[in-house]
Amino acid sequence: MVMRDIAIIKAEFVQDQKAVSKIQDFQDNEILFKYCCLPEILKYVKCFTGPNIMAMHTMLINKPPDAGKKTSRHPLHQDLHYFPFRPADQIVCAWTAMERVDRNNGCLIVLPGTHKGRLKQHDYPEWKDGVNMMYHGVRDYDPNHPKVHLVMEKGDTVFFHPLLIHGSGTNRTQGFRKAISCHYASSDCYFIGVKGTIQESIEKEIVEMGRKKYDLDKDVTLADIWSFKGRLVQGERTNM
Ligand SMILES: O=C(O)CCC(=O)C(=O)O
Repeated sequence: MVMRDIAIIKAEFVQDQKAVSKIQDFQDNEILFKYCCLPEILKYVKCFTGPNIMAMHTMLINKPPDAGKKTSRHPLHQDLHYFPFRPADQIVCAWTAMERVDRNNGCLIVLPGTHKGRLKQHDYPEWKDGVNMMYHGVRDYDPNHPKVHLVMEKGDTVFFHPLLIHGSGTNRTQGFRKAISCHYASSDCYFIGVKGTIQESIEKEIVEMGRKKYDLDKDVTLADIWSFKGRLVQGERTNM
């Protein structure tokens, strides 16, 4: 799935490659998927997931130079907001810098310790120049909570919990800030229904997008979509 930056689409009038901010769901791309299978990554992932490892969510992130509207920012959020599977402690994200990332090109920003809290309500932030599709922000977090900017060199990888509140800053350079990431989960995890929970609105949004783009049936659930996307990378597909 190719995602584009909202401000660049508006400025350019044509959907050209300058607007491409992300390629998501590359689990069927032989070359990109090699990242998810790297032994040097899985060595750490299995400390969280155990031996049965699924790649659930894959992203090649290409944060474009900001068009002056600050839309290249990624609002603070918890990744679990998007996931209808549990337990959270058996899910982990690996995020690898493909070049040096720092405050100039919009490095990751994390709120240490927040992974010990609960999943919070998320909404689209009220940014005056708009916000990219699916970039929900966490509501009601402590704005005085210490923040850490993760300055990373090319190839550095950070592993983080799906409840950790994180986001990324504006890309104030002329280059595209590139990173690759995979969210892994133990295949022993289980799917949950999200109707009537704080995740209901994201289910509606994702299912609606799936209906428009891929003509999915209206009864498809968020769990169906994630079950379809998940790929085993090591061990056995026991449950998910
Ligand atoms: O790479 C970034 O800028 C942030 C990515 C991120 O947090 C996400 O896609 O969930």
